[in-house]
Amino acid sequence: MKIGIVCYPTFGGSGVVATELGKALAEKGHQVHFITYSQPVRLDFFSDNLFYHEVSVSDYPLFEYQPYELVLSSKLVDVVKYEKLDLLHVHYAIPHASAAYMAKQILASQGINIPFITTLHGTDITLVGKDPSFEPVITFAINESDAVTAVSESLKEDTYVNFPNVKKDIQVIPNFICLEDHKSENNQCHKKMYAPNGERLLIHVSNFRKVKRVEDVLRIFDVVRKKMPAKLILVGDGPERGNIEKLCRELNTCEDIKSLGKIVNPEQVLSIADLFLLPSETESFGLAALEAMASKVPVISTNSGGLSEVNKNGFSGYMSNVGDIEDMAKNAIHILKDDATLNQFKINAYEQAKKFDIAKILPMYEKLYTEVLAKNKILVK
Ligand code: GMT
Repeated sequence: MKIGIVCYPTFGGSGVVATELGKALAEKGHQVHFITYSQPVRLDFFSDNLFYHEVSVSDYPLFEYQPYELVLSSKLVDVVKYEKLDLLHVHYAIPHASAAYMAKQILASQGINIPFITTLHGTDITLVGKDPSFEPVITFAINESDAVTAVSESLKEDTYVNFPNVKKDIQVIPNFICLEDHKSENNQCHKKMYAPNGERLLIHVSNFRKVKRVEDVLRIFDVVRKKMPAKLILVGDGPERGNIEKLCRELNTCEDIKSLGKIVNPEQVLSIADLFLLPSETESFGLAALEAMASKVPVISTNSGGLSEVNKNGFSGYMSNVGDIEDMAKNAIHILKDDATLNQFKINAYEQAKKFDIAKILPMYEKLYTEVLAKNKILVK
């Protein structure tokens, strides 16, 4: 199949999922074309059948806001037509689904039928999407998609609740992990750099947006370090970084915290960690938690959104109500209190991650593509 993938090229989970999906499809022999405004950060792998088409937005002084959606639609028309794509798969509804709809209509006027699949990722529905000014366009684009998927049951439900006029059947295809990529061994030399005296190593990875509640990470860590020697690694960057630096000074924890900034492939640093903290306000799925579990790191998370479909309470980690720092700290201390308990949770975390192995999830997307093409009577050569 010749598949066009539209996504955000940044560090966010939706871009990571879209890129890893494209890479895996290319490895299986499909021809994959990424169409976005810069090279996706995880697109670090090249093959004959992987292509990247840049959408460049002109900087005309009249435009206070650049019309990205229009140039994306035009680019889609061009790539579909000249690369003879069979289908488009757009990740994140805003503005990718409506841009794909526009491209589909333009191509239809030229006698070309291009089906498009929309994958909903989370904040397009739960945060940004709830803004009433987006509602009519998102509802329309979802209803007009040839197929729609959501990354968790919870996100599927949220979509029907937040967008009551969505009538489309939404299929859940969970996010996935390539276990092969998480084979880095727990390197004791690396671990010593961050925990020189055998301290427990806690980690948080996110884009430091308000929804991640990174302040809770620091408060949980503060309770844990009063009970046992511990260090915290922060990976990622974003709008909350300044507040976090301020809070670590207030709590007097800065010397036990290392901020590593943005890391393209966090597997190496995850492999030396003992516990992952994800106290988010909401997560449609929590890909960062799954990546941690694939690296044998148990997870302390909230129970909001789709997290309970990923983290298994009392097995791969624990879940608490949003903001219940005391409970999250208590659970963290329980997991970290002795090596035997920690090792059991590490084994369990990996077992849980296996449920989301790419080998199980990729065929679900391929089946969906085949069904959509068959419905559109498109024969793939
Ligand atoms: O988590 C973010 O803020 C980034 C966001 C994105 O769209 O890139 O992540 C969302 O999609 C990920 C991949 O499907 C999910 O694992 C995240 O849970 C989801 N984030 C939220 O729902 C807050």
